[in-house]
Amino acid sequence: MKPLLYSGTKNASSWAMRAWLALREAGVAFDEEVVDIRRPQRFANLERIGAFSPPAMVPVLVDDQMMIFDSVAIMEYANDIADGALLPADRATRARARSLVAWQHSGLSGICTRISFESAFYPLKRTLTDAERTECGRLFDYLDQVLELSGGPYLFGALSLADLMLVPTVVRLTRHDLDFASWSRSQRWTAALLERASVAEWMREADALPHIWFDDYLVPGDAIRMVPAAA
Ligand SMILES: N[C@@H](CCC(=O)N[C@@H](CS)C(=O)NCC(=O)O)C(=O)O
Repeated sequence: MKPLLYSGTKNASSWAMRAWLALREAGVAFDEEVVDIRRPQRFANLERIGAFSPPAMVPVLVDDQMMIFDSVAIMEYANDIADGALLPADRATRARARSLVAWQHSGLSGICTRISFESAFYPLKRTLTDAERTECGRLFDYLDQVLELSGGPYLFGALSLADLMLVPTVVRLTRHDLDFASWSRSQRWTAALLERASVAEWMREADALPHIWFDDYLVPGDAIRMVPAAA
């Protein structure tokens, strides 16, 4: 029997996207059950997940009676199935890749707090605030250095869990009006990621869904200029 991934609504569930991408890129054939995490049905649906997975969140992978919860655990499992192909072979480089995975998992300095994944799919976008641009600088100054060292096209040369972990952040930022002028390596990297068949497949499905609006996307006092969504 194929593993079953309990995934989430595709224009909302950035954590499920990461696990889904890792399984796809590891070449794992899996079935998918999309759990509707939109309000109000999310509460009942996640309670159902909680009946067999203690965090009561998605993603969860069930493989051969074994249940694995949390996106990073599923990504590491996918990497194991692929005999380690999704992490650098060199121990020090692997540790650096895992640092980026951990940085994203522990919040990535708040970049994502008010730029929800859902907002990446809105037809109109607000501009990023100065504070958000400063945070982007912290990320992309570092990623440009990483890419310079590896020579690209991905962060550590070949595609790794570090790249996949950052895909939802890349989606959020490229779909707002982030100016990549100072980060040419990162700009090429984001383009390479977004062109991957796995990412394009998820995004195609996500783009076809009804928008999930959040009232706090626009906050009084922000310097707001609506910019058209990317085509
Ligand atoms: N650390 C978890 C976070 C998962 C997570 O927050 N999933 C969201 C959907 S993208 C969810 O199920 N949230 C349910 C809740 O917050 O109650 C992971 O990486 O899998």
